[in-house]
Amino acid sequence: MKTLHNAHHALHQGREEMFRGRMVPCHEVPARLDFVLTELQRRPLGALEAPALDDAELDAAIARVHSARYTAFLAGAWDEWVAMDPANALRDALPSVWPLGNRHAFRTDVLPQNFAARLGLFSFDSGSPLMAGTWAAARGGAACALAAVREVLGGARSAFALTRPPGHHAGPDFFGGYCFLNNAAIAAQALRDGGKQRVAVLDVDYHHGNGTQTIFYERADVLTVSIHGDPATEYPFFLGHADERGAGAGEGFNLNLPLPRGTNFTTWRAALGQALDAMAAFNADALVVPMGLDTFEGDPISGFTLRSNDYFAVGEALAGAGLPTVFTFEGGYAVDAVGTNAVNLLEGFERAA
Ligand code: SP5
Ligand code: ZN
Repeated sequence: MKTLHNAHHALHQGREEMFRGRMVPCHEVPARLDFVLTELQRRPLGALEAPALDDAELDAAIARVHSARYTAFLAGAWDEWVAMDPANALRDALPSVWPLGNRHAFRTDVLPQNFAARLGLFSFDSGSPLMAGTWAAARGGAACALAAVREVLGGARSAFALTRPPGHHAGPDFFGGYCFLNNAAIAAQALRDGGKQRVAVLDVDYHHGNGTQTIFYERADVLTVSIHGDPATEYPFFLGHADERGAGAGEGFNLNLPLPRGTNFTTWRAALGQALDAMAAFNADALVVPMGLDTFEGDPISGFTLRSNDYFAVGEALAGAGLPTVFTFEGGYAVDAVGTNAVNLLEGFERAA
């Protein structure tokens, strides 16, 4: 399996995130990706490549998933942040005011001139700092996702998009959960546009893939499945319940499998079985796996108890679906174990594929 590597990822390097009224060091750090690279060099799965960046093609693929006003916001965000106050050049941008758009109380149709207001309009948390290199890094990740799709459309059984920042919390016009562009959704849409008829997204990150769910919620051509910590107690809290089944034409094409904090691998594996059954019933012809490793027992911000060896079995089970598969790199904050866990999963897949 080829790995598409995002050479720009380290340009995104947040300092602190807001957590319960105080600033704490960022969990989503460049070293996460470096540990995966190091492990891939130790246990190679295939070629490691930086995607050839065709700006127009990449912009078109991003535009299939994200709104024009959102990507324009992201592209100019850093300059506008610094224009608000030259001293801002020394601090990351974080939102602190939100329009509660889905309650129809605040206006979200009028684009505010005030940049702090726009930061809030296009986000849902204050844990996802934006800085000078965020846009370049996020685009680099999306380029990896797109190049991984090209691999698979060209006949490869699988490809790994080593994306950073992660993507699965980012929606059509919002960032949050450390995510800015939804790499997995961009991959799923590119697979559709490349001729695949029914694409499944199976999200194994600890946190519900709210961005991906929202992007495809009213569509029957992309099945979204997520196994995650119960949003009653776990981030992102406001989406990810079992009764969210899709809407309109998409009714029945979203499956959430929330599990309580503390869930072990036996129970988690049974949920994966349910997810794979739903995928088989859907008759998918391609698979995207937003691969979070924050289900690991040592993860500092999550609550499942998977062990490093369990990831081999996860990969094997995913390979059992027999589908062309694109992996994107999502969460996983036990930094010194994330490389081992990621490569275990991918190696398990390769062995069984
Ligand atoms: C991609 C992904 O996994 N995003 C997860 C975003 C979770 N953000 C909220 C995390 C709360 C952090 N808790 C800090 C604990 C400090 N001791
Ligand atoms: Zn996560």
